[in-house]
Amino acid sequence: MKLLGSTTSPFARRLRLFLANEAHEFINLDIFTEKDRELLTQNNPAQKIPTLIDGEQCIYDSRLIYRYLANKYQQTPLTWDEENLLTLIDAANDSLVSMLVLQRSDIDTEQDSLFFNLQRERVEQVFSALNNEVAQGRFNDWYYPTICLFCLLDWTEFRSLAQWQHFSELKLFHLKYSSKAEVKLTDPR
Ligand SMILES: N[C@@H](CCC(=O)N[C@@H](CS)C(=O)NCC(=O)O)C(=O)O
Repeated sequence: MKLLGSTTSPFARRLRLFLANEAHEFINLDIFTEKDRELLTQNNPAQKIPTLIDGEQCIYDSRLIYRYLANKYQQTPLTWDEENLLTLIDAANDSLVSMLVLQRSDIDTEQDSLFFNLQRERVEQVFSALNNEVAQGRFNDWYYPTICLFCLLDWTEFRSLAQWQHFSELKLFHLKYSSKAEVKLTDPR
């Protein structure tokens, strides 16, 4: 089983953490170089990481990859409420990935205009909602939604894309899981 990703991608890191104790090969791509882009395109025409290759089966998108793996390892499927947590995490992560790509395209992402205001508002609302979910104990165990939240927060801080540190529950959550061995091993810094 091969996982195409990069050491900096928060979406790929989720699966690297989920697969921490399972046999797999992680292929670290620089998706903006010609050679790695070609390999990525051959395996996923949407040209996004992560992509999983399991024998003849290719799976695109972290959410689907998780479902595929959970099924393969006979884990209990997520509940609808847990799926909603993933949707919140993905919404903020997608907005922040867009902001990063725009910054790298020399666009001022601090500007007061509809697109940027919508992303900032979404990210703040999601962090606030997730802060409440942490307070209610929804992330007390190290399972896939917890892994995804950790990867979002850690990557947002690593890329200095938004502030979440004023949310005290998120701050405690991040601190609690920062010292895990596999978390340290996959730290993009
Ligand atoms: N919905 C996708 C999002 C994955 C994603 O946005 N990956 C980024 C890297 S963090 C990517 O491949 N970006 C390439 C691009 O947008 O061209 C998932 O959950 O896997």
